[in-house]
Amino acid sequence: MEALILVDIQRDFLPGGALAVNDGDTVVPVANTLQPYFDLIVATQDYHPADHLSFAANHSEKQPGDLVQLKGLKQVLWPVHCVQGATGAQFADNLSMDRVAKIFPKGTDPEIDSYSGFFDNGHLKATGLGDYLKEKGVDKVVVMGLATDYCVKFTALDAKQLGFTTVVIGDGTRAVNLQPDDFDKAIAEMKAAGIQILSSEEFVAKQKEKASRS
Ligand code: VGL
Ligand code: ZN
Repeated sequence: MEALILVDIQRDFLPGGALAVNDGDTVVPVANTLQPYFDLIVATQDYHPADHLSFAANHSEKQPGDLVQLKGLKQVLWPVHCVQGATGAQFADNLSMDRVAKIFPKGTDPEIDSYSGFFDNGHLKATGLGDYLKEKGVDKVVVMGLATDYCVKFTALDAKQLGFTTVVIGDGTRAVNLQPDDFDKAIAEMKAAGIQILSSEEFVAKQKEKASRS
């Protein structure tokens, strides 16, 4: 059984949002196009309390992009984003949500960030996504959303490490690109971990080919 994981397709990561990803809105139609090919769809939601320590504003004399240590881990500081209950934390307006079976909030502990949809950055606590997928009999996951170089990458790496066959839809993601080559680096890192990168077009063609053979 295959599941689609939609990573953090939220207003604050779209153009005009607090942590806008360039062309972040282009992943929304890709997400909507892929949904009919799945029996199980889940979404992760970056969902921080206002006092979250990944926000530069919660440290004195720090700017977004600066580095600090949180629980012994290197942490990039971000603008205030995806605050619980705020509009920026909402899913993209045009994203189809009616077939999303379950939403997994993450980054809810003020003291540690959570890029992956499965675990916080210290792998201290699970969100429940891994157990949920295993209970549903999922053996393969297709991952897409925002952002390639953070939450998509770490979600895909954890999925692979948990034993799921893992595919990332290249054009279904966009990167923050604090450095201009961060997208390419993230793709290379995922490939090196045994994750397959497919375009949405290639994915759809494969599904159609499968359907015609069965
Ligand atoms: C993300 C930075 C901070 C992401 C979330 O969804 O990739 N990036 N919080
Ligand atoms: Zn965040």
